[in-house]
Amino acid sequence: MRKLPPEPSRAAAGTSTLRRMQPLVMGVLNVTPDSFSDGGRYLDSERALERGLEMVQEGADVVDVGGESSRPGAEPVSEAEECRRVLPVIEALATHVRVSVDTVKPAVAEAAVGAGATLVNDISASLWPVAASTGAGWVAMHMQGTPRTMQDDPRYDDVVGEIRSFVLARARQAQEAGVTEVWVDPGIGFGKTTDHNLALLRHLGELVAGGFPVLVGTSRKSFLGRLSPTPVGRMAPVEQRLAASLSTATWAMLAGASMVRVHDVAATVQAATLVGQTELAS
Ligand code: HH2
Repeated sequence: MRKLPPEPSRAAAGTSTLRRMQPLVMGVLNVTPDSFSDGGRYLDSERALERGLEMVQEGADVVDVGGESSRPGAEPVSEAEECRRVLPVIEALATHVRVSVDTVKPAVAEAAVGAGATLVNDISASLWPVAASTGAGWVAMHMQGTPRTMQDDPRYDDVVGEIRSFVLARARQAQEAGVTEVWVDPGIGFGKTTDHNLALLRHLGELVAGGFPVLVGTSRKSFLGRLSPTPVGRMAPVEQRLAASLSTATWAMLAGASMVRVHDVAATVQAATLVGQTELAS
């Protein structure tokens, strides 16, 4: 596998006031055949590493490596297959940038930390014991249901309040178990209608006020396709969702999100830099 000299990430280099105030950018790297946006593109470890290193060059603070798609209707993969997909990529990338592993399986999370990942990105919000025992950071994301069924008929009485209570309770539980770095994420698109997603973005400040750093992932998600139709009135395809992805990432950062999870790293780093500058000006 090709090796490049280590590049300091903005997070690692970040001691200036500007860098401390600037939201972080997490680049998405799916080593899967079926992810909704980049599925099949980086299934080969060599290509995945190339894309990971490209994201480092583009300024990603964290690269999030996943080996199982969580798109609506996705089929689960075995532990062994998920490890086979992600471990070589994590190992090769971890000397260049902070790596997170996007998994819901305790054994995969543990193996990924062994390979160099330092953050467990957990869409099931249940893996804090792994983070506690390995010393890794942990992201608690909210999801209603499972990827296979989550978009069937999602319902809430109070979407913002319920999700806030859920993730904050999990975050406190993790802290009590000894996890020192805990993130919360409202789980945009995971068992949510377009209106639910918009309400969560509109009221993101309420989650930020909970006191844990907030991660938000809107990048290229289908509600953005529905909300930004093409000139002929069709839902914008995945590759035409940059403007909507960037606007919602910027919205989230201005509302206090400390990190955004994105496919389009270079453009989002520019937006994050701009947000950092406006924070300094105020
Ligand atoms: N979204 C996806 C996957 N993991 N993790 C967090 N913390 N927050 C998110 O919003 C989030 C996530 C879905 O996006 P993607 O990885 O691009 O697609 P797929 O699940 O099809 O692999």
